[in-house]
Amino acid sequence: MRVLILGGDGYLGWPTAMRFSRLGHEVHVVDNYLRRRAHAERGSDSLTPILPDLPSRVAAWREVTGLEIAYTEGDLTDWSVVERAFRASRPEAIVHYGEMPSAPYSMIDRDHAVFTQTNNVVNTLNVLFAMRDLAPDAHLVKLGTMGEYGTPNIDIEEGFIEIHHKGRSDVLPFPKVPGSIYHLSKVHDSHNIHFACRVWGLRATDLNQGVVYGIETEETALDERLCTRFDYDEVFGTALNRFCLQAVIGHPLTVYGRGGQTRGYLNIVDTLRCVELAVTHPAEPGEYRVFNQFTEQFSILELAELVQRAGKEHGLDVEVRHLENPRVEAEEHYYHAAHTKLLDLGLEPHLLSETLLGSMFAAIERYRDRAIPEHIEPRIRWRPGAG
Ligand code: NAD
Ligand code: USQ
Repeated sequence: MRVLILGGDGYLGWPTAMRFSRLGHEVHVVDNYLRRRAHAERGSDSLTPILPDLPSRVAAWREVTGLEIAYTEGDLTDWSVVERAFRASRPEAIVHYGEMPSAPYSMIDRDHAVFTQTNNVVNTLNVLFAMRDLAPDAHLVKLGTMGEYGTPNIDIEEGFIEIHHKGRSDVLPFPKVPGSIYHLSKVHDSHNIHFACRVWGLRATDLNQGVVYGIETEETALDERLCTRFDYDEVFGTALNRFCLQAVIGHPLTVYGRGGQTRGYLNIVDTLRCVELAVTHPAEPGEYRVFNQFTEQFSILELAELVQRAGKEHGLDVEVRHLENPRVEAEEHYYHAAHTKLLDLGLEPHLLSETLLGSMFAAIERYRDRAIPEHIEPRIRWRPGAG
């Protein structure tokens, strides 16, 4: 299949590109290095020493496997870039990771908030118009987020809920109460994609993904030059990746508030498999599907205690510290989210275990000298005037 991967230089995009290439698909990636520039802006960097750009990554991939990955370096908010990438790749499937993914980044100030929503909403609109006009039979697999739903006091369904109201009933999009300007951008995307399916007959799968952890996939393990980025800073590092790095370098684990915040989590290896399952089982024309993409749910405190226990096994003395929560979020809440649709398609989850954490510690250990501890403590505040 011809697969266009947007955001193909990112944490998830690059391993996905290699995976699809290795599975025999014709892969074309697009990226404008926004993520790399955002790190440069703040003085942070990936723990893993990723190659400097797509040309060098693609050349390393060719050298290691003999396989080709085509690429376009450019900004998806620029229509001419999107049009060029669609004409060059003639996609049958589009995997869209290409957005600003950080909630804290979107809460820094007005500029970062406006940038996040503009970047994410405009590039997805460009993709939808490119599909309408250049690839109407293609299937969009779009990375959304579990954070679109927020933490309602009822069970979260997979995208839609049957509502009975004043004697009538309908199946409608599940209510969305997101917790950051970034998460809101994903809600706006979801509405736009749903609209394009209803009105233009496009086919799309919105993958409402939980928090991803992990450092290695089958392909990144083939050669050090193929590694993907791994971030632990307050802006781009996600909870479990941060905790693992903190455990290795002897920094207390940064639990925000009481630590009762519960989220869905999954291994990066399962992200790749879920995306593959979505691509190989496409939505019907006019269909907008939503899959909740995570394998297990944990509270932040449970994660911290798991890392502490695994650390002990690994000879690490791990302290858990509760910090004043920089975010505005419920620290104790009900959380029960459906996630059966990907399992029904054949997903076999790689669940979190102390052994897995041990292998993450070992991988992090290799690059521990590259860690910049000053970027760990949270400074960005959700409340106005608190920064
Ligand atoms: P990432 O920042 O590493 O990857 C996104 C890539 O898109 C980056 O390489 C960036 O340079 C590129 N990009 C952004 N805007 C672009 C633009 N205008 N033009 C071209 N390229 C652009 O982030 P990630 O962690 O790999 O996440 C990928 C996607 O998955 C994001 O959409 C994110 O919201 C979503 N997601 C991630 C997680 C997670 O835990 N990592 C969880 C749920 C959802
Ligand atoms: N948290 C801590 N300590 C930390 C980091 C985070 O207690 O050091 C807490 C946060 O307060 C939050 C939870 O952990 O309650 C998750 O935070 P996170 O930074 O791991 O994840 P989040 O900001 O939600 O964003 C990440 C990705 C984003 C994706 C989202 C999926 O960056 O792209 O959309 O996970 S989800 O959380 O399901 O919305």
